[in-house]
Amino acid sequence: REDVLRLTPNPASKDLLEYLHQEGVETWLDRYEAQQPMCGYGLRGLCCRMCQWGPCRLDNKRQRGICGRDLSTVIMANLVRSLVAGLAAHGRHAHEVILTIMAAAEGKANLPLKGEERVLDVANRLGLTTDGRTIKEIAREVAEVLLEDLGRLTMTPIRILTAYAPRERIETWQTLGVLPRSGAYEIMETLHMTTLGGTSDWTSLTEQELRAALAYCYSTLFGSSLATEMLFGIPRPKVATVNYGILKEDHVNILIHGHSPVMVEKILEKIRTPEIQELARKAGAKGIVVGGMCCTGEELLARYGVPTVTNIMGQELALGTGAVDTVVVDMQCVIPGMKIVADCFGTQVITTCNSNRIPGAIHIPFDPENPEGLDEDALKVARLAVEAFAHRDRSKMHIPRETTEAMVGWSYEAIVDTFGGLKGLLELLREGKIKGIATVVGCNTPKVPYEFNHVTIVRRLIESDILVTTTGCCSHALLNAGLCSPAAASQAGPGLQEVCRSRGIPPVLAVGGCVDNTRTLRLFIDLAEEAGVAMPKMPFVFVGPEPGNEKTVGQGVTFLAHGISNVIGFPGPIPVPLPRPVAGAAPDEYDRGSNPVADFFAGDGLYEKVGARIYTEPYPKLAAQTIRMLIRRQRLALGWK
Ligand code: NFS
Repeated sequence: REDVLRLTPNPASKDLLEYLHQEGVETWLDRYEAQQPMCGYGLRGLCCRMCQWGPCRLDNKRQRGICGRDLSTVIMANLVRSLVAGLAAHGRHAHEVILTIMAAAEGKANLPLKGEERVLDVANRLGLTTDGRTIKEIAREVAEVLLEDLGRLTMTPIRILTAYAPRERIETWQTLGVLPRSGAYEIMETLHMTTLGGTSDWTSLTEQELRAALAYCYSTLFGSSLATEMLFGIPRPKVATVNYGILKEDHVNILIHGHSPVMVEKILEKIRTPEIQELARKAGAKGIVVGGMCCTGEELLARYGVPTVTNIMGQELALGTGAVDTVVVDMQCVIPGMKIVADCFGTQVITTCNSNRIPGAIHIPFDPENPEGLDEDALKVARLAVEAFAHRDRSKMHIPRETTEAMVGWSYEAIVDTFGGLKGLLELLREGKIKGIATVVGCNTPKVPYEFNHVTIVRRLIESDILVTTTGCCSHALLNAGLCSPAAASQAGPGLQEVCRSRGIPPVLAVGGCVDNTRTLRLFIDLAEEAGVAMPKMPFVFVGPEPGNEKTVGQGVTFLAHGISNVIGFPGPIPVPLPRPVAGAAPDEYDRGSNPVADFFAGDGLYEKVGARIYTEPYPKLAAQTIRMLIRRQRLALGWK
């Protein structure tokens, strides 16, 4: 607790954590403390629960489970299962957006296809006919391809993979035998391989890990990100205000939270109508504030500059302001603790996705296969949200003042245009004004002081002229810390500073929600191609300082498969031995030397296959040093100064 309160970079988070503690309102911090000490087997991925003979806990004395499964197989089975759980989550996200495109194309939903440019671009890449066809017809066919990529059961390569992945990588994956069929198939195959009496060869699970990660990348991440751009358009740079201080005492405050931006687009549209604005005034409010959390928040921030408040571990804090009238949630990363805080402050919770139900919440679901009532339902949500203003308990309000400026909306196109094309950005990399690009992403974890690692690492990276792209919960930390504002250029090293100042851009580019890691990946792919160099040779790094969700596993492995090394802050389910003991783990828990799986990921095994490995460094200053070292090494090998 002391560490969290001392090191958390956002004064608003610190303030609210202290306030809620004093008020006796329970948060993740209290529950994290109550969980100590944590089970060392679980922490290291050494607990096997894949049948009813166990659970078996493996260690140096008991190196096999009851069925005979060995330590490495257990570790790998846990790891690949968590990867496909994340794949399932992004898969459902993609599924919802793709089906919405179909509904829009068929005229069933009152949704325009705002991203005409993206529809045509994807169609051309897929080699579909566009001449003489309406945009709706083309969009419908693209959606069919995306849907097929999500659920194909036969060995036809994922079409989006063939369309977007670099040749050199496709050949590598083909040689390794890790080309996937589809998201759904690889989930099935992973569960199949790891059930009782399945594979006992852990190396075959490392192959499945890569295969599932490629399905994760090209069927679910690309599926969600491209489909959302087709529906709602490609974001462009814009200035926005973020942080807890955007909430206003005398306004209706509505928070939107989750991952799928479909229904919330409609809700936003309704909130902006004169009818709802008038309703707010009648209820005694001066206006309506909409604030975003997690990835749905990122989507609206990138497209419309709707302010964001916070990330997964800030959701309880945001409701703890007592100033939120309604929180509208769709899918994923909506923690049950959020509803506990909502109940303490009388905040109304509205759920909009049948996959994410919360007891006691009002449920107004969006179903893309029955989208007819979308307008009516969105209006209902908007009305309820505004009406809740009258019932707010004003004695309990505690809104931190902090607001932060940011420049957001960094889609792939926006980045490329800003640098005068890929050539322009590559030139800056070559001449060393920008030393490299690190994509710093991912969740929060209570295992490190909240947001401290994200912010500390990124500050050091920009100081060293490393351009940063960011998504998801990490980006909320960086946005609130002011690092996504053009003014943050003053904190960058001389090269990056000049680059940012001359273009009026920040040194940290918030590219969107987690599925939009594809935007950075596309940038990496295309820059490598422009340079005529294989991806593993480029000065790029993937950084996950505070991994938390099962969804983050696939992000890391996606970049590994593309030859981009990972620097992660905490081993999560990968039992990579840490260089030294970490707070929260007993000193001997991670320094027990090597095991074959850790050697594979952190040593030469994976490196020989894909040209990248995992570095684990929980101390942020040292993590930044590791990243600098990796980039320096790549540059030297390329002969770039
Ligand atoms: Ni990403 Fe978005 Fe956050 Fe982690 Fe959850 S919000 S998809 S999973 S917790 S970064």
